[in-house]
Amino acid sequence: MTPWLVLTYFDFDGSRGEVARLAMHIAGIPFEDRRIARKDWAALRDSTPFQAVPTLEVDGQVIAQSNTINRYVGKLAGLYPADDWQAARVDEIMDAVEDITTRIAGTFTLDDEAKKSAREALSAGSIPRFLRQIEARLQAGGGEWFAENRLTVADLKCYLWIRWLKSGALDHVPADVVDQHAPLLVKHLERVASRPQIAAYYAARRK
Ligand SMILES: N[C@@H](CCC(=O)N[C@@H](CS)C(=O)NCC(=O)O)C(=O)O
Repeated sequence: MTPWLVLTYFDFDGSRGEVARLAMHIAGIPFEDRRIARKDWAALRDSTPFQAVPTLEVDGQVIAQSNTINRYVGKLAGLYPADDWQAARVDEIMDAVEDITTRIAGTFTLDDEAKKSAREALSAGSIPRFLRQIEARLQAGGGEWFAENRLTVADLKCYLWIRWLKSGALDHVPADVVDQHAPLLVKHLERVASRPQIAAYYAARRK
């Protein structure tokens, strides 16, 4: 029997909490989508295990760490490989995206000048490197999906990262950085976004 699930994350459609939300929507797994407003975060922070979200409540017990949650939900949703090697390929992508996300997130609290130079350095160094390496793994997996020639939570995690980079929301990170360094990841984004359940989910969110 599917456990009772409560996913707690900020009230926006992206980043660390969104993979699990998407995976549960794709699989039709019922869950409570507990979206918290930024203004309420300070009061909630210490009630979470590591002073961060997402968290997932599973029949009343809480786990944290986005990729742990992604693996757990991925297994429930049939979006995580049973084979150990294929699972390792999925984990590698999710952890790499997590790494680079943490580096980018570290620039958010900098003052304007420091932010500009940190983001320009990332745009010339780590971001292209991670893009190229992740693209190479997509190619190694057959070019369409990262593992098992099918959608997994690794594809969802990468899709959300690429969507963020291409959105232009990050000042001093060129919105065409993905097109320049990893065009296959742009195609991959389009492939994931056009999955009927994902397209329908975001169409409903926009209403
Ligand atoms: N390693 C953690 C990082 C979690 C994290 O930093 N979450 C951010 C939101 S994406 C957060 O809670 N920020 C609020 C804060 O740090 O006060 C994970 O992967 O879940």
